[in-house]
Amino acid sequence: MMGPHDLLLVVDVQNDFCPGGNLPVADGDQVVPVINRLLPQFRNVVLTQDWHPLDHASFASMHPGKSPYDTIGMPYGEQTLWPDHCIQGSDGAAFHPDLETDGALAVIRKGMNASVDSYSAFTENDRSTPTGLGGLLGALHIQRVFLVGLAFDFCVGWSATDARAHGYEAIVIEDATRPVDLPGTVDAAREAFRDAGVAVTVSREVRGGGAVGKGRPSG
Ligand code: VGL
Ligand code: ZN
Repeated sequence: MMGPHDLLLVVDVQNDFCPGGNLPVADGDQVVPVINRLLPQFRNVVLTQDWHPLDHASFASMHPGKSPYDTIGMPYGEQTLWPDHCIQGSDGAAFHPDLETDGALAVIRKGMNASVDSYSAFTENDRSTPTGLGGLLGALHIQRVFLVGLAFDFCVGWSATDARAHGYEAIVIEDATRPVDLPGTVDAAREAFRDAGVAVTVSREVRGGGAVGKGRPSG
């Protein structure tokens, strides 16, 4: 069992990121049983939900001549364009039906501003607009954030490095994530984790109740 200052952040385990969805991540649905086995270890669980309006600026369909996975310059910097996905209220935006959501203490929705994307669960891609998660974690006296879900190289990765920027220990449970895996994005995420001090572990270590991340005994 994790302690009162530990949080499991379950990022974007939604139908559109699973096989058959609009922005499918290879084997995205396979994170669900792994996450369901981790949930009982945590008294603090927060879910995030990518929750876009129909006319979201991250959709390639909003930019004539552009295709999904192209990039475009936004006022806040470079933005990857995506297939239309996670439209508010759609089946694609719903959590995977097998994900156990009942014990979560909050659901943070993000990407609701039509002109700004939000990969991180803490701060939108303009790097200034907060989602509210930081305030919630502060009020809960969280010190350590474990991250799972979709996708490793986008929303999980940005949330993990932002958790460090907010002063938390951050630990990605890698077998409970899957990447979108565009050219270079997985390596970039791993490099960002090294630079920011994000630890990476596997679910077996967490469920075993052993120490993880910094301070883990060797040998
Ligand atoms: C995500 C791309 C676009 C994610 C969300 O959850 O990783 N990726 N929107
Ligand atoms: Zn999105």
